[in-house]
Amino acid sequence: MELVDLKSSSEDLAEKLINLLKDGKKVFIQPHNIPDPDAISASFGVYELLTYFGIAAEIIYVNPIEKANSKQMIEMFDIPMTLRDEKDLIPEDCYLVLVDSQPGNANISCLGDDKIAVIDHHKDLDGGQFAFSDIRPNIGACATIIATYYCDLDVPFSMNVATALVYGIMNDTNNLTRLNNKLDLEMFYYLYDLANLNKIKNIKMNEIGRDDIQAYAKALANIEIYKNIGFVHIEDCNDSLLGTISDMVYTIEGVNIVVSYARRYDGVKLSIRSGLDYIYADQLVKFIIDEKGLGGGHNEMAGGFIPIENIDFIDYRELDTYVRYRAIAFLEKERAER
Ligand SMILES: [Mn+2]
Repeated sequence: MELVDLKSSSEDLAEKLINLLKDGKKVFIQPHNIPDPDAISASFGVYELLTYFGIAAEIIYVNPIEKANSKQMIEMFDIPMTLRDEKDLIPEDCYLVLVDSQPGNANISCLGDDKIAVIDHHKDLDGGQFAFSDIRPNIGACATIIATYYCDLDVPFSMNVATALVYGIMNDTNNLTRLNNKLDLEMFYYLYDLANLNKIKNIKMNEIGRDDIQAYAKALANIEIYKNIGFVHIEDCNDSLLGTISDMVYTIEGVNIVVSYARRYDGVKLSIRSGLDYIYADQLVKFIIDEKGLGGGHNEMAGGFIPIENIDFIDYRELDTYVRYRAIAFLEKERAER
């Protein structure tokens, strides 16, 4: 794939964001639920950027952080983040900056209903008018977008923010292989010089939590591969781990489509990967879910959820059949339409 030379076009956007937030009251920064390293680093980057301009800010998030590397980032960089109940909306006179998500996406319980600024790299859901909007689906990591703000506004990066953003970019671009533009690379190389590589090495050495080992073992035992599609059904698996397991299956020889799913007490969680340029992961997950729930994401990776009340499957076997049937039907449909 040829990388598009996408020069930063955010110059006035960064300025616009600061000017908007400057005259408000407090600013809340919210990443998507169960924040991953990209969402955490981007939130942290926005937090320090606002602090630089003297704007009072607080990072809030919904649903506890699950993955060992995400937890370690928060500890290592001393990131002030507060877990908040999804019903506990922010006060009316405050701004909410959504990071690595947008209203209406399956991955967020938005904690505000007015005065919303959106900074995201998921597909544009056309969710209405926001006070500020910078949605760039062709960018590999939200961390990249935040890094451009610092460059455009001439704000120095602290070593912790630079390091966190480097790791965020690595994580969301699958170590710089899930890319379709040069901006991620440009920001990566720029930040690389400013980052503490020992810290990155340390986080990378702690990506799998000890509690996760059993889930990996089960996943490896349960993989079924049909030609180029890998299916994995795991029980007792948290959301982040499901994504990591998808990434692992994605590296198996000959597999270029991954459909992982976990049945939980409240429904079925899905995680998709696609390495085929005519199969979009977000479209595939939406097709599998088929109005029964919500799904979305990017061309190459996506996720979704079917709530328990919309599931009429009786046992695991039926769920397995349903997921395989929908996935294969979508692939055949897309292949026929090529
Ligand atoms: Mn992201």
